[in-house]
Amino acid sequence: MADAQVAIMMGSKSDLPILEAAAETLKEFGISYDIKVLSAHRTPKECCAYAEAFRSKGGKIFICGAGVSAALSGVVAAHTTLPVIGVPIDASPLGGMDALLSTVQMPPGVPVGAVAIGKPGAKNAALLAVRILSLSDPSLEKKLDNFREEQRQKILNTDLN
Ligand code: RP5
Repeated sequence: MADAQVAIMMGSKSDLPILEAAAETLKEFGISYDIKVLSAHRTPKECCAYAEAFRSKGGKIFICGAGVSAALSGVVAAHTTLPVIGVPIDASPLGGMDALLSTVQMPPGVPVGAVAIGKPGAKNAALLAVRILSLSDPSLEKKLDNFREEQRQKILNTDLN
């Protein structure tokens, strides 16, 4: 999408069911996004070119989801100075621990903000992106306040009797 604020990238189409949670949340907050399959290992040139070009197109934040030896968020972070949020995905017999460590253990100087494995992480990645964007958009701050109140009411209205 032209003029997207957030880029959602994933290493394989098999990651889509997880990253959809990020896309849905961004949609709920009215944030424009571009969603792409580009792999750090399988399409390294295209992946880096996309990461390098996104800021000049008006992009602000990357959400990158990948499984196994998840290099995507780190490689993207190496090719941009925009914030990168990495979502580790459970795609191997290690249950996502491999992707979690690949995502979170970045060397100093190339930051990636790592969130939880799987759908909870994908949703939080989007919410974190909204929080970052809200720094320069007061209407998003209001939406985040409303969202928090909705969550509070949902818990308070839980009747187990
Ligand atoms: C990673 O390898 C992808 O992010 C995906 O999570 C995993 C498996 O990819 P496929 O074999 O399903 O394409 O690069």
